[in-house]
Amino acid sequence: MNLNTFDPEIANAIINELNRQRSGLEMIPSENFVSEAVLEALGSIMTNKYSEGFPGRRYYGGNEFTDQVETLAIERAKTIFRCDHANVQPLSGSPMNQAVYLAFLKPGDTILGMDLSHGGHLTHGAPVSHMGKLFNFVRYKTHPENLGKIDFDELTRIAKETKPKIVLCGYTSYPRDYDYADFKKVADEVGAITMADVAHIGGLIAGGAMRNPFDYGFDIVTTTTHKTLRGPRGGIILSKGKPGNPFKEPEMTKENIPTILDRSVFPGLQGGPHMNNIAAIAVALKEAMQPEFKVYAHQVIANAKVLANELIKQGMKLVTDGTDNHMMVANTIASFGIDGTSAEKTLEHAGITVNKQVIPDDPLPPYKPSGIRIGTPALTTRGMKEDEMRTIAGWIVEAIKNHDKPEVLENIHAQVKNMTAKFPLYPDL
Ligand code: DSN
Repeated sequence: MNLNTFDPEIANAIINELNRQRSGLEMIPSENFVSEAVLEALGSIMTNKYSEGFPGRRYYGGNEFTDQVETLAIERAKTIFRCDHANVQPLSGSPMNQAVYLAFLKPGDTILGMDLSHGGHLTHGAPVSHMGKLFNFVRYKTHPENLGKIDFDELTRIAKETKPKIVLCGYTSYPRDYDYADFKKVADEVGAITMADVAHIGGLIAGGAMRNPFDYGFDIVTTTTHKTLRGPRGGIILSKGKPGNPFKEPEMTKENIPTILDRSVFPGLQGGPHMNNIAAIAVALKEAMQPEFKVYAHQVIANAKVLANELIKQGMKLVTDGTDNHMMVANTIASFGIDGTSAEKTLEHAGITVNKQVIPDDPLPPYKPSGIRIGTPALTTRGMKEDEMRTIAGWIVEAIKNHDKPEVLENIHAQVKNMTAKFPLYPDL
């Protein structure tokens, strides 16, 4: 019995969500549209199989074909990110980062990561997270007046003082690129492991549009698979070095990092990997190896730069005054006196989806912060380019300035529908 017949409530919700995605402008920087090939693998019978262990070393029988799938995903990830080892089993970004911390740290050990309001992620030690309670996160910040660059003198001072076991760079709301060599230098001075969480920019690195931390000697790189990388939800842990036998506890040495990581994911943190998801990740990685993906990755950034410049021209203040990647953080309070929560709601009314966002050292609380975060990956996947970005920047500012005028918002929404109709999404669904 098909879904529509058996469970029309769910079927209708899915259709409504499809129509929402088709007719609106999706500008949350962490969202994207997977291909129909990825959807097909994700909805496949691979979901039926238990595969605890790793290719060739499973705890269950019947894994001939899941081994093929996982091996392909691993090999493609290694090729794309130019490293020796990939674990494609983390169920998403949080368990991915947790598996790294739990692999190398004891409770109370120190991690040096980015301040959350300056761009760091919840899994980089938010006090409300279990990791934030278990480990001692210390933080570095950005320079607002220096294009958001990190103050490495300050970072070195903190590192020497606190002796972190891991130096972590990575972000969820930082619109610039990192100087990985500087992080590596600091980590080497204090004998720390270098970890880059490139969840947001994994696809931009894969497409050759942003720096790859492995080119600067990093030990470990983590990335989610569903943001700029444009796959299904999931996480990948990448490292240098060849893995040994995952069933034997290795010594805590840098050479053993791949084996320690594998054991931390399974059996340390997770049980059976989701093989339908890994199949879909493998498909997305194959897509990321095609020449068109490079074009997409560079266009994501070109679109973001045009959007940022247009927003600035029209009076929007952006954190760090622009962007080097796929996102920007707009200070809507300083620009137009409207908080991020109201701006998010206003834009939704106009058919534009963004998310509220804290700005560095935000005086307002996270549920009603000073700004919004805006990104270009999903619109770029739909085929939009610089001209559309200029028009959209105008709509964003017009909507926010007229947040109390429903007729203006309705009018923008109608224009959004006209524009999105020209960039068909999932025409065969
Ligand atoms: N929720 C993701 C984001 O929007 O950046 C990070 O996990």
